[in-house]
Order: sequence, then C-alpha cells, then structure tokens
Amino acid sequence: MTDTARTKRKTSAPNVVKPPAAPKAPGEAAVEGERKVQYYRDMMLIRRFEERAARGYTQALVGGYCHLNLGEEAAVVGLMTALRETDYLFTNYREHGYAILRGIDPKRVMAELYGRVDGVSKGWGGSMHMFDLTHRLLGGYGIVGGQLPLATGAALAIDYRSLDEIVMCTMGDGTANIGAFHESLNIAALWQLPIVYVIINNHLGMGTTVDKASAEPELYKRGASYKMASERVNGLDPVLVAEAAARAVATARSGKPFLLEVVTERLRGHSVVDPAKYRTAEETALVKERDPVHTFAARLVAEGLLDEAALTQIDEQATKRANEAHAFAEASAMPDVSTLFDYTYATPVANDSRRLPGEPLFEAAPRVTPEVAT
Ligand SMILES: Cc1ncc(C[n+]2csc(CCOP(=O)(O)OP(=O)(O)O)c2C)c(N)n1
Ligand SMILES: [Mg+2]
Repeated sequence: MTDTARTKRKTSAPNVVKPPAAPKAPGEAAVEGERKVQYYRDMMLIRRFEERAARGYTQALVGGYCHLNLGEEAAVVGLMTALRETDYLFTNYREHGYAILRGIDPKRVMAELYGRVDGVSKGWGGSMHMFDLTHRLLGGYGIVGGQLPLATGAALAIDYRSLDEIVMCTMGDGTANIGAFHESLNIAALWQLPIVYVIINNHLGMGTTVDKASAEPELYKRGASYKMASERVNGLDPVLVAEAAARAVATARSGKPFLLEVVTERLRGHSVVDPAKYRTAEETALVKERDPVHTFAARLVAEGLLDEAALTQIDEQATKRANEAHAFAEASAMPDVSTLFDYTYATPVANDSRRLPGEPLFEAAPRVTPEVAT
C-alpha cells in the first residue's frame, strides 16, 4: 500500500464505529426480528451438528481429536454475521460452527470429521484442520496460537495490496498467554493492519481457569499494551456479539486492528473425551442455566417473534440437516493412502519426502561387502 493510500484509509473512519442510535424506520423492526430468528436458526444448527458429531465420535467414526462449539453458539453466530464473503477467517481447533457459517456445507464438515474424501480438507485434516480457500476459511489450527502469526501475515498482504478486505482471527482465552499473541498484536498495531483478533473467553484453557493463568483476567485490556482499540462483550447474546463484531470489523476495514473479547461458556469438556471433573456441580448447573440456545429461544418467544411450534420446526430442521450430514459423511469413501501428501504444500517442495507409513525414511545405501583377507 502506498503512503497516500495508507493515510487515506487510516483517516477515513474513527477508531471505533458506534452503532447508529437513530430511531428505527418503518419495517426496520421486522427486519431486525427476522435477523434474530436467523441467528436462532444458525445457533440451533450448530447445536444439533455438534451433538451429532459427538455421537459420531462415540461410534468411532471420528479419528483424532474433536472439540465442540457447544455453549459457544451465540459467539460463533454473532461473529460470523460481521464478515463479508471476501473477508478471511483464521480460527483454532474448535471450528466446526465457524466452517458451517462461513458457508461450507455441513455435509462436507461432517465428512472431514469422519476423514472422508468429500470432507473440507479431503479427509486428511480432520476436526482440527479444515481449510477452504473458496470460503476464505484459512484454518483450523491444532497448535495453540499457531493461527495468529499467519492471520497477521494475511492482514499484511491485504494491506500491502490496498484491498477492501479484513482478517478475523479467533482464539481461546488460554491462547492470550502464548508468545505469538503478543508478537502478532504488536506488529499489527505498529503496521496498522486490517485485522480483528477475537478472544473467545470460555473461562477455561483445557482445565485451567483464566484467573489461574492470566495476571490480567480481563483479557481485552491487553489491547492497551499495543495501543489497540478493544472491547469486551457478552458472548451468550448473539445480538450483542453481532453488534460488537460489526464495530470491530468496521475498525479493521478502516485500517486499524481491534481486539474483541467475547465472554462465553463451554457446555462440556475441553474435547469430547474430557468429562470435565474439574468443574463443581454448582458450576456445571450455572453453565447449563445460561445455555445461550435456551435463553435466546425464551427471549424470542417473549418478544413475540417465535412460538413453541416455530421453535420445534427450527429444531427439526436443524436435526434433519445434522442427520443428513452424518449420512453423507458415512457414505463418503476413505481417501486413498497414496494421496496422503498431495495437499501438504501448495507448491512443490524439493525435500518433501512423501514417505508413506511403513516405508523406510531414506533409500537403503548399497551394502559394501568387506574384502576378506585370504
Ligand atoms: C503450543 C501448544 N501448547 C499446548 C497445547 C495443548 N492444548 C490444546 S488446547 C489447549 C488449551 C487452549 O485453551 P484456549 O486457548 O482457552 O482455547 P479453548 O480450548 O478454550 O477453545 C492446550 C493447552 C497445544 N495444542 N499447543
Ligand atoms: Mg478457553
């Protein structure tokens, strides 16, 4: 980006764009109502998909790890509404809901969990490593914080080319203590990159609470260290998350990075195999009470936007799509082992060994027969 273009974009919008406070125009309330109902549909789709995925795991259909978005549906939905198709998303291993709301067919997401050829990453990535350039989902990372430097680099590329695109990079609360977090935020602020870093604060990094792991548990405050605008939002309310995400994205689109902390809850264990014994019965009960899918349903009924019959219909639709995703995934073929290395690198790499399981690491050196003295 030229200096002129940089200056122009940096000054074209204030640091934080506030939502419009003007009174609603006629018809606007109806649009807002439909938007909320759509949020609910999307939350329910993630809920039923994740429950189906958990069942798939117990049926030994999912290989490797499997981390679910259960309890985080409002956060996922609110965040994804703020992105344009041309924006990029980097996330961590807790990614199924994000992939679906980026527009990837749930069937392809489930097929990836089951390690099948029709999966998002052709069956070679699994739950943690979905990648889809068409939908601008650039992963899916199993290494805590691994996505941050890459997302920052993508934002630099956008800035360099003066494109009207932004990057959103989500992570967990535990990730805010990784070195790459500080390095990435520092560079993004120094170079004023178009990126929104999102901390999904579900209070736990595996079994360790934020209070035990972070000297400053109000994680959004870390933006101050990098002179980066930041905000904390209630992640159990999709409307609030959507509004906060829109402000953050508008800031990034004006050429300034933003740090958004979304405070949410993880309904179950860290991954599907974690019984979460470190939580007390009271904590578990409280988390269930705050379940965003249930509380949002009750609110939409109270606001007259949905009735019990409509709730049931939305649930049935979501359940049907989750079941169809499962059936599609189960019917899809396993990838052929000969394709194991086909998608490791985007371009050929000279010393890429492409050694298949069981094959020797190097070609055996010719055997030298020692001369025997006679
Ligand atoms: C560099 C690295 N260290 C440790 C791990 C093991 N690990 C996997 S997830 C996790 C906790 C991360 O917690 P958080 O960032 O809050 O994300 P959440 O799982 O809550 O979404 C850890 C320590 C890892 N995958 N990578
Ligand atoms: Mg966490």
